[in-house]
Amino acid sequence: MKTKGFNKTISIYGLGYIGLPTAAMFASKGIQVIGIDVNKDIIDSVNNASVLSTEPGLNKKINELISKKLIKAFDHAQESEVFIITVPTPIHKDDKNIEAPQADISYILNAAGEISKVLKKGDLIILESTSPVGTTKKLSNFLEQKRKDLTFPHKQDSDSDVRIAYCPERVMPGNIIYELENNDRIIGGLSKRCSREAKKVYEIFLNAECFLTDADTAEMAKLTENASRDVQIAFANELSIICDKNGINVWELIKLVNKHPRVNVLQPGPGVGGHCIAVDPWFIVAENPVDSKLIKKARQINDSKPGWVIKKIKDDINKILEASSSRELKIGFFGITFKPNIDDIRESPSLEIVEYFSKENLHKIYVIEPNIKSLPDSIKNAELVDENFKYENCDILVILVDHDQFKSINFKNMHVIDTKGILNDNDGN
Ligand code: SAJ
Repeated sequence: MKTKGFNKTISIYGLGYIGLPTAAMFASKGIQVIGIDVNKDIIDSVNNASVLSTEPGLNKKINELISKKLIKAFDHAQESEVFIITVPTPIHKDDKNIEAPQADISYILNAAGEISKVLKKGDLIILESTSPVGTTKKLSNFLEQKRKDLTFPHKQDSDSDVRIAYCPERVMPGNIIYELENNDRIIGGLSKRCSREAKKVYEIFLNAECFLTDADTAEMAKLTENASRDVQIAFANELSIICDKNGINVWELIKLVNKHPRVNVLQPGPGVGGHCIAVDPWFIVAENPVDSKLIKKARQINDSKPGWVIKKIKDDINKILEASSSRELKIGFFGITFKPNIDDIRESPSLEIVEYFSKENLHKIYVIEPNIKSLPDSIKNAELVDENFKYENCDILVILVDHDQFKSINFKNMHVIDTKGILNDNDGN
């Protein structure tokens, strides 16, 4: 079953949490997909049809398509007509403490370097990685330097040999398969023709609309989506600190104010994690240091929330120690992932909090985390415990992630610090 009128091969650079499901989407429509990655384990898992992702619904779907030879993986470029880049764009780690960390687009340029080796007239390149404004033009410029025999569209050349467009991914981990098919897409071509051709590619599997614009606007749209969420979460986090000082239950407060037809306050927590919302707003700040005051402040508020939670736990520890002869307490931490019901600990504020107490090594630390099999190396003096653990024997319990499994626990008469408001929804409390 080949999709009508589309007889092209699609190469996907970067077989991570976006690349793999995207490959599955095209392959399920009969398109031949080539996956390229620098990680040998990923290439092997694809070629052996043994992909083990935690994304619901992905493993069965993708492993079946691989078995039908519709997806093959390589570590180097293969000739194709369409190239989609889905590699990470982290922030330069060393920049973490300077005014605004810069985006690291080296993975994009490495992928482009590979693509340049097999690029030919008529090919289309689509960049999906979250990128600072201007990156798609840089990519086109970079390729022009490598391939002087071809023309590129960054000079608004609608007749260029190669077409290039920016089309950000917008899917939510945990619901990727559904959202890939059903979320509207923004497509920003370097020329109108580039946009139109990229649109044809997404129409192969999309059950939603494509909105065409220019590349700069599409890049800024992706950054705006995540910065907007970051600012709203910062508002909720600031509110939670104000309420804590004033003895007001912030969860009840938010429920009440959200009854207003034009108010929708998000939920506070121990901070903002993950590789998107905790990172992408910096791409705006780095390029616009004077004008992005609110976006920067929101990042700082969310980044400082784990520190506030740590202080709160330490205050409670001191209160308990003052009233007891014991010097070592038992502390149980519920969750270390960056959000509920996943196993991803990247940039996790919960992990940062547990790391702090494990490094301090003054108390017995227990971690209740049903989504991981072993603790990361950064947590040394702690024990990962399962559902049989007698957490009621702990002196302090800290809820850091609202995993579904935690919502039915009866915490009655226990000393609980709840950073996610699950006690509020729990009848036992
Ligand atoms: N969080 C809160 N309070 C909330 C909502 C979230 O504290 O009310 C925290 C979460 O616990 C987590 C962090 O924010 O630590 C980010 O989680 P998230 O669920 O908001 O978002 P991500 O990072 O999983 O995915 C986001 C999504 N962007 C938006 O919703 C605007 C997704 O659509 C993007 O595709 C993804 O970033 C990405 O790849 O950029």
